[in-house]
Amino acid sequence: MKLDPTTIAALANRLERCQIEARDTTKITDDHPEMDWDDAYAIQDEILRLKLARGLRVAGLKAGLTSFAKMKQMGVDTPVFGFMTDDYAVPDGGECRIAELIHPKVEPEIAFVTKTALRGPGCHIGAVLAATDFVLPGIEVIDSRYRDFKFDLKSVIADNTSASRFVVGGRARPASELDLRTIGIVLEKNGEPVAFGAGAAVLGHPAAAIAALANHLGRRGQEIPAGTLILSGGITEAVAVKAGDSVTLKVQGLGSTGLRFV
Ligand code: OOG
Ligand code: MG
Repeated sequence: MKLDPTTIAALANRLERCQIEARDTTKITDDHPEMDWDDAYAIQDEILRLKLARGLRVAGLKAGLTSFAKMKQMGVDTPVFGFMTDDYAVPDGGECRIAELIHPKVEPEIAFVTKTALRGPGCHIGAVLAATDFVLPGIEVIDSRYRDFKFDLKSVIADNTSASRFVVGGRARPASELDLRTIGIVLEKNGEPVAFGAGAAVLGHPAAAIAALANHLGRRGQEIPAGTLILSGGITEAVAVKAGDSVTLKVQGLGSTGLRFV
């Protein structure tokens, strides 16, 4: 760790205020180029602490930057991990208020729900599939607190990996019934297909993103508990949205989920 607890708390507070007030900020590595990975996750942990203190609950976990399309779009090369709180959940087919966000984008993802705990190190796709209760379509709404979505890995980790809203829905099915590598997805905006892909875009197999999360948590003495909803990461580039847009994700064999921006 390179940053002291006071600086970590101040940076967490700055990012949390930006989220609450829907305004952007410069990336924090501009002011603290010396910060390391532990500092970045410590700032994210402090944001979680602030949210829990406001009465929010953890609704799920996420992996991000798990596809080549996303890594290329954001100019980075390693997956990142974050959390979602219950105020991020949009009901299937529900509304998401643009005024509460800075510059939202949507991502098509495969969501996993665990039935048993997963603990790394050494977690792999087989262990993830054995621990998965079901998978279902999920759309993540990301909203980086950084100006123009410009960040480096440490800054985006500190910013809880741009997490802001999510919706899951469609048909929940056991992963054993599907080949998650070849499963096709279509993301539609206002009825027009805007992004397409297959599950293998995410680290070769979306379950690999869940294994990477378990291994990341394992290094920090934590695990993925049973009954956890996890977003495995955007399969395609993220797509910008504005008020009036309606977004639907169709996943082969899993039906669809969607939301409207108002
Ligand atoms: C970081 C979050 C990326 C994903 O699914 O790849 C992410 C960002 O691009 O702002 O959630
Ligand atoms: Mg995502």
